[in-house]
Amino acid sequence: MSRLIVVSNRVTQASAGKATGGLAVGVHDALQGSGGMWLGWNGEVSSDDNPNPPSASATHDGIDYCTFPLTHRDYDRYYRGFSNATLWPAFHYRADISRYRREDYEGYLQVNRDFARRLAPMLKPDDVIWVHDYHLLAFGRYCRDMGITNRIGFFLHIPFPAAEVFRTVPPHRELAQAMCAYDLLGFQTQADEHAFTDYCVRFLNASREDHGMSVEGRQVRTGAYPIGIDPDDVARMSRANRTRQVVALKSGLADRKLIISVDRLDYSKGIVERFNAFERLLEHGPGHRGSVSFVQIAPTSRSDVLGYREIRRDLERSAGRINGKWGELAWTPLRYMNRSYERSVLMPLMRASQVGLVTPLRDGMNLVAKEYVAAQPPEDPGVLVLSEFAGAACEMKEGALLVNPYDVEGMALTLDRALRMPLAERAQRHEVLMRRLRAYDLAQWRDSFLADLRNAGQHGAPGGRPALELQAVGL
Ligand code: GDG
Repeated sequence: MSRLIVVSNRVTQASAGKATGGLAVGVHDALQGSGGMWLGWNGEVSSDDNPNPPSASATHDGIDYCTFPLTHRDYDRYYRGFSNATLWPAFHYRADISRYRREDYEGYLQVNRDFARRLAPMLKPDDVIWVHDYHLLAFGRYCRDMGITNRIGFFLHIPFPAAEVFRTVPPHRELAQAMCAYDLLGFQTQADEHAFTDYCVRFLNASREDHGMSVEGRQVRTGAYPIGIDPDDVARMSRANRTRQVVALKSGLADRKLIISVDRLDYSKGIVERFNAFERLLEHGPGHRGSVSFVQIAPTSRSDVLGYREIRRDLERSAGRINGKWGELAWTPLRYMNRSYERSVLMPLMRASQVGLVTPLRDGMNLVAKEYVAAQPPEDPGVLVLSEFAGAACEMKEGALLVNPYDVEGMALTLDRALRMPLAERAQRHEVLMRRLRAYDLAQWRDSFLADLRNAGQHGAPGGRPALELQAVGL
């Protein structure tokens, strides 16, 4: 079998047995099976004095890791700037806080080209390349410009926005053209896939074909590949390790019910709106006062990026206000934990909770929704309350209670319903959800993407115009 090369912004070294979530475990087996390589940033930031810090290679568990630091300048423009202050908010429908700076975009393109430059000399002719996420939209284009003809697939972990929102990113056309250098473009949902192809039809003159599009004389395959989890692994972890923290929490709760939310601290996750909904539940449902507690776990992320300090401050205020108003000496309504926990603590916590409250304003998929369901005891499962704007809602609408996260009143009513739901209905919903989680698990996501990539028809031929307009910014 041909070798698999994974390229992503960050490289996480994980072994299948270790307690690491998501992508790392998802691609680990495939990399190991093909004697593969993973290329990307090592998480360190180096001085600008050396603009080309060397890559370091290491082999663990049969996987070659090729990693390198980013210079301060690259970190600022590529990572903090265009990736996280322009693309992330715009792709999550927050055009209002998306900030565009030309020098950030230039830095973004330069780092994308640098990733391709580092990979090129290590490639073998039949290697298959799998690129991840919004940091690397233009990477494939640079590979083609360097004469790389291998199959290259790209998976977008976050939403692809509607054309009218994507157009608010000033270099939208160049970015979409660059994306079309990939042989396969994978999205979380069909809605994301359609948003991208709609844009290409309208603005790049693409024509639709059976499994994708034809753009500028080139076939580009597109598809929806909803990322999954390993439900058995989550279930095992949720049952084991009754850690000190979980035991303490449960004894503090006495007979109270528990609502749990787990998110990276991010404005896209709808945490403030969710706090408001919990407060509304207490206001309008006196029966819940003193008998239900809400635990929000939200480890800080991207604290040096625009918009993230503000959300942290808003949450602290909001949690303080709610506890100040409704708390009693023997009952803290809302516990807001602005820190991370081991997965071996998180999964049993999810299992101990009667409601999983997952209400992002926009989310590519949302793995927490899936983990919450897999962590439930089948004989007495909790209820998933899920935002209709999470990619996961497409797959989970039958078993979960869907809410609109902009409707605070509606969320409070749904919380009330979830807390009162009889066992028979909970068990039936849980069964439906588990069937889906098993059929579309992490291995299925990875294998279906890679099978389609290996079969993607035409590959390698660089598109019509060389280097597109990326050269317009002087790179
Ligand atoms: C992006 C997309 C898409 C959370 N807190 C802790 C912790 N977590 C784990 C969760 C879950 C993961 O982090 C978060 O995944 P999500 O999917 O919920 O969200 P993003 O980080 O925004 O991920 C998203 C995903 O990519 C995959 O394609 O679903 O839409 O935005 O696994 O459990 N893990 C630990 N401690 C914590 O405190 N150990």
